[in-house]
Amino acid sequence: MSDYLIGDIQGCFDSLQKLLKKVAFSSDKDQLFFLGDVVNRGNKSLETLRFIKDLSENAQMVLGNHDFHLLACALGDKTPSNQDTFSDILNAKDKVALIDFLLQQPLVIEHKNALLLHAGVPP
Ligand SMILES: [Mn+2]
Repeated sequence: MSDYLIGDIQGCFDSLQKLLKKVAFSSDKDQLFFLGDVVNRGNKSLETLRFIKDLSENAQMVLGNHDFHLLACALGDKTPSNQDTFSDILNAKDKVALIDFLLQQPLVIEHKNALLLHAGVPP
């Protein structure tokens, strides 16, 4: 039973899969914590977000600034820039479910003796 804390996947789904293989991640007994910025910059934001959502009980995540930017583009009046790489999510047939999933994610997780979050907390 191991906990794995992973930051800034940034849509790099293939690298994530390689990493999980390397540590022999088992969805039966291990727990993944994603520390924000699961989407954008990389080329597989859609696969990454679906993967985390489908892990359900085996994964938790906090939101990062890139995840917020995606939410603002999906729900607000923000327009993606030409450097953003999450149009696959905005055009996906399960977009509503994926955005709903992101909306339910916290900014902070208390885990054992640690606070898990993206970036930092002012002292
Ligand atoms: Mn960030």
